[in-house]
Amino acid sequence: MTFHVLTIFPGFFRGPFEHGVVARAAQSGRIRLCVHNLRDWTTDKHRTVDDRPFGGGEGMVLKPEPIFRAVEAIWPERQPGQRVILLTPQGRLFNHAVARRLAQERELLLICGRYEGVDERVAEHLADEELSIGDYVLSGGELAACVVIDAVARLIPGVLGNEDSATQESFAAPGDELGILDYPQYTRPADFRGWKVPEVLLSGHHEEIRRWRRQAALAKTARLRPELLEKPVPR
Ligand code: 6GU
Repeated sequence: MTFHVLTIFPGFFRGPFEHGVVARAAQSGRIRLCVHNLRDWTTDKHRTVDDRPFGGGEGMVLKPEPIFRAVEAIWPERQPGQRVILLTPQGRLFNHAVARRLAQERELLLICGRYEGVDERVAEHLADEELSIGDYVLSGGELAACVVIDAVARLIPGVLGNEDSATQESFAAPGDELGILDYPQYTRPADFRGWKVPEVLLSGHHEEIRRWRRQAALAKTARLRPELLEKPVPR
C-alpha cells in the first residue's frame, strides 16, 4: 500500500517514518511512504500557500490552487483504490473501524490542514473524505497523518510479525459483539515492590487464564470506557 502525504512541513515525518513498525513496513516494501512539499506546487516567487479569509477573521487559510495542483500531479488520472483524505479538526472521527476500511485501499493521499483552515473547496471538490483524530485542536494535520498511517499500516497483512497481535488487541477482538479494551498484561518480576502479578497468570491453566483475561478486560472497560459496553462498534 502507498501513503502520500501533502504538507508544508515535509521534515516533520522523518522521526515517525524512521522508527518502529511503520519504518520496518517501508523497508520490507509492504508499504511505500511519499512525502510531498505543498510549496512545490506554488507558482509565485514567495511560494505562497495561504491567504487571508474572505469575510474577515483571525489567521490564514490554505489556498486551494497548490493543493489541487499537487493532487492532480501525484495522480494525473485518479483510479479506484486511490483515496484523498483531508485531515482537519472538522472531519469525521477516525477510529479502528475507519482504519480497517482504509487498509483495504491501494493508495491514500493525506492532506495536512494548517493554520486556521483549508479553503472549503478542497473538502467539497477534491477530498473523498475529511477526517479528525479526536475532539481537540492540533496546530496542523501532520500529527494526525502519522496517527492514521500507523493505525492503517499495522493492519496490512505481513506488517506485524505476529499476524495474531492485530486481531487480539483493544477494539479488534474478532467475533466479539462489542469492541472492548485489551486485557491487563504483566511481565517479570512476579513481585514488584510488593505488587504481585495475579496468581492465575502464573498457574499455567490456559482455560482459567483465558477466563480471567476476559473478565479483567470487561471490568477495565466498564471502569474506564463504559460507553464501549453500551453501543456495538461498526465492523
Ligand atoms: Cl486531523 N487536524 C488538526 N489540526 N487538529 C485535529 C485533527 C486534525 N484531529 C484532531 N484535532
